[in-house]
Order: sequence, then structure tokens, then C-alpha cells
Amino acid sequence: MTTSAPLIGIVMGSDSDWPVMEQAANMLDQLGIAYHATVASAHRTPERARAFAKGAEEGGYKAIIVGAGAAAHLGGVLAAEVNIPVIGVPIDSSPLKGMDALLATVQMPGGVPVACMAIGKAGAKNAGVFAAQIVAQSDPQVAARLVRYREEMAQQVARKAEALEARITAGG
Ligand code: RP5
Repeated sequence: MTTSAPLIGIVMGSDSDWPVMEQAANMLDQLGIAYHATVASAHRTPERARAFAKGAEEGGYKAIIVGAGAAAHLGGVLAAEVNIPVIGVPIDSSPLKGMDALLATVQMPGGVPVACMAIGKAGAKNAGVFAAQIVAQSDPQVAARLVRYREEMAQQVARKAEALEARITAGG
């Protein structure tokens, strides 16, 4: 991660969520945005979760990315504490494979939003992009990096299409 002051918080219910949540961190690294990542649980450490939210607000964070599995209340609990955008990532860590976390994260009562991403790694990656889009509103350098990111994605698809078409033409 970059060494400047964090603009984004990444918090997850357990260290076991990190293999998913590191997708968000990787995306922020790629886009040159500093973050602070930690663990706090809505149920096991409610005071720590509240303190993280308050610290993020006092530290001037632009958004908080929250990952939690099972009865995933962490995003909602943090959103209840602060006026910073909260981006939720439902983690597929339970026998219900993230459907429980999805519903717990997305079904917030009116007035307290959590921007809920997809379940699992794609959701975490998109949380990183979404946070970058928030930062880009006031940072032209990040906005330019997002434009390049999209261009590179399109180039990758074009390369894959070319390779697949060549394989099909060759009969493989
Ligand atoms: C949730 O329970 C966490 O976010 C994690 O997805 C899941 C399992 O946690 P551990 O038992 O691995 O700590 O609260």
C-alpha cells in the first residue's frame, strides 16, 4: 500500500475474510489510493467496530469498505455511526455461501444506506473500484487512473477474443 495518509478504510469481520477482501486492497494499490485495513466484528467486538467508524470519520476517510460473512451486520453497524459512504461486501464464508451475508448487507432500513456489492471476490474487487470512483470526484489523478484501468480492461478482452478466435479457426 502507499505510504500517504489513508483515504479508505477496509474492515472485515474476521481475518478469515482477508483472501476475499485483499481483492479490494489490490485494486486500491493498483489505483494508487492509500488505505487502512483491519479486523473488527459487529458481534464479537462491537466497541472496536464503533471506534473504527469514528476514527475513519475523524481521519477524513472518503469511504469504508466492509466485508463480513454469515449474519453480516458489520456494514450496517458502521453505516449507523458515520456519514461516510459504506460499501459492503458479502463474504461467502458460511454454509449458505454468502446468501445470508448478501441479505444482511443489502436490506438496510431507509435512511441508512450500505452500497452492497456482489458476493465474494468480484464484489471485493468492485468495492475497490467503487471507492476509487468516490475518491476520483475530488482527485483528477485517480480519475485518470480509472480511465486507464478501463482502457486496459478493454484491451485485455480484445486480446482474449483474438486468441480465442485464432484457436477456434485452428480447430482447437
Ligand atoms: C463472520 O463470520 C466473519 O465475517 C466471517 O466471514 C465468518 C467466520 O468468521 P471466523 O469464524 O473465521 O472468525 O463474522
